Amino acid sequence: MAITSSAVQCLVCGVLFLSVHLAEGDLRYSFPEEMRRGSVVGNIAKDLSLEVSKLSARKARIDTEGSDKHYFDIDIRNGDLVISDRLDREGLCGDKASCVLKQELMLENPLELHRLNLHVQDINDNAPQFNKELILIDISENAAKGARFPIEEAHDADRDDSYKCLGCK
Ligand SMILES: [Ca+2]
Ligand SMILES: [Ca+2]
Repeated sequence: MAITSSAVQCLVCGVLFLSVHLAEGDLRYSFPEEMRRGSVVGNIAKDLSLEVSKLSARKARIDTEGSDKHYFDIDIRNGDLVISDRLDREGLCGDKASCVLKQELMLENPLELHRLNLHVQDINDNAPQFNKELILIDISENAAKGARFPIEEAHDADRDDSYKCLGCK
């Protein structure tokens, strides 16, 4: 089947129209892990210049890319992005240096999609632990005063080096 130049133009226009309405701008927020449910991360309406009064009619909502887990909500009364579930950086990102969650703000009438990149910062919420609960050290009664006795290193799950315990690796 032959494709006319006008059909190609329509297709290009359609793709451009969709790209404008499906990704009008990305937002980035950075906040510490383990914040309480209901904590405010930022104000999406203000940052995207959206009319708060239309958020309800436009069915504003936060979707998670590729996951059913729901960590964030939008408060349609004021446009705040709020935390709706526990965000444990260690559970979400483990040893990764950067922990970014990708979410989407969806609006209808007309359809609009904005990507949200949410950077979860590490906090010092894990105590160092040794592999064994009990460590036995044989010390001679003739040990010199001030002698040192090395023990195995301890580990903690926090990623930020400034939170690591001394001697931990
Ligand atoms: Ca944590
Ligand atoms: Ca942590």
